[in-house]
Amino acid sequence: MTALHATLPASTPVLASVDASAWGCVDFLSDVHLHSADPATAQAWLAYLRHTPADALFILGDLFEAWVGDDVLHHPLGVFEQSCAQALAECTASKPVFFVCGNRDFLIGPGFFQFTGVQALSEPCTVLSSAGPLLLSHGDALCTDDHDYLAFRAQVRSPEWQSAFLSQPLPERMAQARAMRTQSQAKQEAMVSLPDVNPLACEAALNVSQAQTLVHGHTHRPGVHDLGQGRVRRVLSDWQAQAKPPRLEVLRLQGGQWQGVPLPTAPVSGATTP
Ligand SMILES: [Mn+2]
Repeated sequence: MTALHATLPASTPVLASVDASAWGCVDFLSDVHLHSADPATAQAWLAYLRHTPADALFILGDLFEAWVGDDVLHHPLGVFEQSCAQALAECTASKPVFFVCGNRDFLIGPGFFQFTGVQALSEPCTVLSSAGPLLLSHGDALCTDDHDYLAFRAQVRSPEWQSAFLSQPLPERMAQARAMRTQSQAKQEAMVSLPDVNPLACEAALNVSQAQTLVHGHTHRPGVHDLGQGRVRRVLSDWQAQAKPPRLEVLRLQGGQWQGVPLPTAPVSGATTP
């Protein structure tokens, strides 16, 4: 069990396990990929935060398309991130919100958690639930067949890389994030199929945790996979309000029962949003 927030000081707790068994309704979501260039998805997510009946939320990474440092929350260039963080702060005033970082927002750090009241989870993390013990992961670390990506992941999660990156001016970091996004889009378009999780890596992770159910995102392949011996892998959907049909879905656990809950698209104009 490793806490991969290399930038978090000891004063920011990173939870390796959460007891969610007392909550009647718990939502799991990931890969919202919030980005100022996609206001429709952002509006759907803001409406979801306001209206979800869930008692607790578990956000399993890639909430943001990119996160270049917590100082974006106090910079004129960070208006979009600030509005998203404010909505999270309003949500955590009434219910706990937990977060496992993804491969795009792994630089989310103590400033974000302090601003929002969101609680940091380790990668992976175990959760006691009405459906038994769960193992939560973003999912990228389980894609062990993608050796190039795992090497990149190890590099960008190192304290040396992170402090060098964060020492650059914010506009420079934003420009680099845009360039990396363009590169990754080109790479994805060139690939016949995107990497998926490795079954043996999933099995090994479940063995260590002794959970029967693995919940992850990252692969954008929502579904339920029977792993045998009572084990199940549940994959969360990514969010894309302008896809046809829209992909806006949370996985809800209520009284031991799982349900994929599709969400409505929201009007893009902030003035008409309830
Ligand atoms: Mn991801």
